This record gives sequence, structure tokens and C-alpha cells, in this order.
Amino acid sequence: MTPDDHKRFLQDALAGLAADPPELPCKYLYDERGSALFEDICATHEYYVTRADLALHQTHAREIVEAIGPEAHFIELGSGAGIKIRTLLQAARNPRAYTAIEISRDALDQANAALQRQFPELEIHGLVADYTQPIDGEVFRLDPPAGRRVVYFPGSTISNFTHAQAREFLVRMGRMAGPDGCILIGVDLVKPLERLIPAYDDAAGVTAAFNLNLLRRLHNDLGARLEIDDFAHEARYNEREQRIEMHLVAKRDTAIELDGRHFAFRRGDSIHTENSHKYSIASFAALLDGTGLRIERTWTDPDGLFSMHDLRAD
Ligand code: AVJ
Repeated sequence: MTPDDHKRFLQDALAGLAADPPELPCKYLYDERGSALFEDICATHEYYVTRADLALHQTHAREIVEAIGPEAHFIELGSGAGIKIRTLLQAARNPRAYTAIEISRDALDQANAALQRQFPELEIHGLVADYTQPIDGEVFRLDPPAGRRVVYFPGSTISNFTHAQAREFLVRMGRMAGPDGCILIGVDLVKPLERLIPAYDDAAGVTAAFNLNLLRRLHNDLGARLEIDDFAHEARYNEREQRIEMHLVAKRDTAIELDGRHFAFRRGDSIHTENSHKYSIASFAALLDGTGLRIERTWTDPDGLFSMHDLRAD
């Protein structure tokens, strides 16, 4: 962590712990250990999201690239290892360019180098940036002369945003795509609790370790005094907001000392660490109201667990 990152993490942690109810921003779940644990979550048998998203890509790649048209410029937000985009690039007719926007320089360089080996003809760009922050015009100057700009946002990362944040983000994606562009966005679907809760509370305890890693970070990175073992991972469904919430629940009365401040927890008190909003196709369409976007087409995986929408300017 740079001194700036450290300062921001400390400020966010202090503000979050002082909030009522207490919360910590989910982005801090993803340090090196957290990102590795997230990969492990994706491999658990309960976490259907990654497999469903991949199956959707494999089943519908042809139709998706058909809807986009030839000579497209794909712009991926938070590209990570770049596995899903391969399925689309392979199916695409004459893809012209691919731009990855990714916060981790190492992940970006590795993924783009591998992609360039597989697609030697493709024009490939990388932008090291936090895509949740406004991105300057650089990305638009990368457009090849023809074809459609496609803003690609798979994986249902939109689930982390509240409805208000999601709308704001969709407006910005719409601006990025431009009036003739499109947005391909992955959205996890509402489903029965019997399926949902285990996906966020797997039997092997990988998700628990992922959530508790945040307390480890408070201790290791910020010097907090706390007993990790005084907290337990919990996945709850918030019916009203249609979202899974991850919490760290105090198993007994305990406290966290951070930067000279004392935060007391009674048994049962919780720190809210992440949201995962679920949408039906109808509730996602309603979310788009007032964003200037509409659903052109929707695909789902063969088991009907996950969706991908092609959004256009309305
Ligand atoms: C990365 C936001 C799609 O909400 O399913 C998975 C994050 N957290 N298990 C999700 C997550 C715990 C994941 N997203």
C-alpha cells in the first residue's frame, strides 16, 4: 500500500466503524489475500455465479456478437484475468480493438500479453485506472475508425452497488458507450434463498475467510487491536432491498481499537461489509428508468441463474 492508500483505508475504516450501523467498504476485501480467496470462492460448488456467467458466454457467444455487429471496439471495465472476453473475441466478426481498464497494472499487463498472443491481429490497449472514478477522454481516442463501441462489464459487479449508485454508474457507462454504442452487462438473477445463502456461506468456509480477512487487514495494515475470533461471518438476505448482505457479527461483547479510538460491540452487533443485489429482468429494466438506457436483448445461462443484457441509448 502507498502512504495515500493507507491514509484512505484508515479514514474509510474510522468513518465506517463510527457509522450506525457500522460498515466497511467492500473494496477493501480485495487485497492480495482477499483476491486469492475470491478466486477460491469462484471454485466452490455453492458459488454458482462464475460458472453460470461462463456458461452463458459459451452458450450465447454467437448471438451476442451477432447483436453487436462487426468491427467492434470492446472496452472492458475491471478486466482481471480476461477469460470471458476470449469467448466473445473468438466468436466476433472482425473485432477491431480491445481496451482493458483495470486498477492492477500487473493483472492488466499479464492478461493483455496473453490475449495478444491469442489474437495477434487485434489492436489491444490497457488503461490503469479505477473504473468507478470518471475516466478521461483517452479511452475514446483509442477507437478504431469503424464499428461499434461495446462497454463490457460481466461478472455482476454491478451487484455491489446500491440502486442509486448503480443508476449513476449506468449513466456513466452510457456516456462511455456513446449514442451508437452498447453495453454488455452481467446481472445475477433473484432466486430462492436455499440457493442464494449457501453461495455466500459455503460449507468449506472460504467466504467466511474472505469476509474475516477484512478484520485481518485492520490489524495487519492499520494496526488495529481486535480479536478476529470474536467475530463470525454471516450472509443474510435483505428482502426489501433484494440483496445478500455480508456481515461480521460479534460472537460476544468485544471492541476494536483503531488509531486511538475505541469501538465497542455488543454480542450480536454487526459490521456490514458487502452487498450483492439480485435483479429480475423486470427489476433491472426498472432500474434503467431515467438513465437514458433500455434493454435491447437479454440472454440467460441454461439454468436460468444469471443474465446478460445488451443495453442501448433510448
Ligand atoms: C464480485 C460482486 C459479483 O456479489 O457475488 C462473492 C462478490 N462476495 N462472494 C458477488 C462476492 C462474496 C461477488 N461480485
